[in-house]
Amino acid sequence: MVGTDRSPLMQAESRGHTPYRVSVNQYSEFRERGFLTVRGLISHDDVQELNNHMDDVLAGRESFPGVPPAPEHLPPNDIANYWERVHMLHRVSPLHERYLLHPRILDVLEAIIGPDVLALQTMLFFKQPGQPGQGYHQDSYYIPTLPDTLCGAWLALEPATEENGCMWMVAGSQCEPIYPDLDGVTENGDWGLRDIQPIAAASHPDESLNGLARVARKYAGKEVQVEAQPGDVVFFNGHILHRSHANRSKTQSRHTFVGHYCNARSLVPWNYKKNSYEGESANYLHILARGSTHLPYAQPNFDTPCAANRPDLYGKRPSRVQPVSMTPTDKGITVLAPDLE
Ligand SMILES: O=C(O)CCC(=O)C(=O)O
Repeated sequence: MVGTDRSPLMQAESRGHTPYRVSVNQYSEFRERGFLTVRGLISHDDVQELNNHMDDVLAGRESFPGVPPAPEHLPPNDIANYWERVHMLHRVSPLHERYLLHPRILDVLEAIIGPDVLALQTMLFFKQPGQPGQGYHQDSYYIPTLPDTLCGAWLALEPATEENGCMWMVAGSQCEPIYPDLDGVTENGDWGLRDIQPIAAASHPDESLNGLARVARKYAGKEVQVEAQPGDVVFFNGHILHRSHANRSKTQSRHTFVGHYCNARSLVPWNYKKNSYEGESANYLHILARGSTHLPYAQPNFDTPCAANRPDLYGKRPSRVQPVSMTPTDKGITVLAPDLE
């Protein structure tokens, strides 16, 4: 079958955006290295919209719904440094919901972890000059999905460089299990493996304390500095070891918008902080972005079009997908033996 005549592309064109189609090389790069940078995925205008929003927050012209603003008595420089990052604003802000469900980000996710995509989390990083990074960690430790299909989408809103604290990815480490943490906070991680050694202090920027540094050393020479320009999106597997260093620039912030997603047919025993453990499935709290699912899901709060509210546009599956037998027989049991030929 020729790939280009599949109906999902025509569906995408009717969605009102220029669809992004992942190539075979990009697909295998994501599998092989554990991350994929898609350059210029998001338009300049969209990036500008998010940057204006962040500027307005930093200048005190706008505040996040439900989040107390920076205290007014602070000097301007302290207000600019007041915010490091804010999570889950898509639940209270139409703008954040729109970027969580950005069609071109979902186009990529549909290809690499889909076709059914559940949107779980948003994070807005200010990372002003001097603000800290985050040491080696694996996102699936924090956001378990069963089976594990977690994927982050990290959108650069400003140039991200070595100096201002870009992401670093340990290419190939997506093959590692999830290392349980000795902090005793959760039982997360692949405890079932015979010889797994729990680690201490994931996310700690000090390598001498962060137990995942030992795992990263297995991949010596494979850690990649992921510099990015505004509009680039880095997609990364939930198992990959990654980190970012502090912003050492004196003047250049590193604004980023990050979404986390999984295949909508995974169970998600996760919600953010309050009532964080919902039992086996908190899927009903997360938005069905693409495709369909047999599991519960949430509607978007602000009507952003997605599979949950527009199954006609975003929930369709390729109509010609069907199982194909490897042997030309209609019998349930197949015996392959030379003498029976
Ligand atoms: O942007 C950063 O500095 C860190 C982001 C990160 O590690 C993540 O989203 O998992």
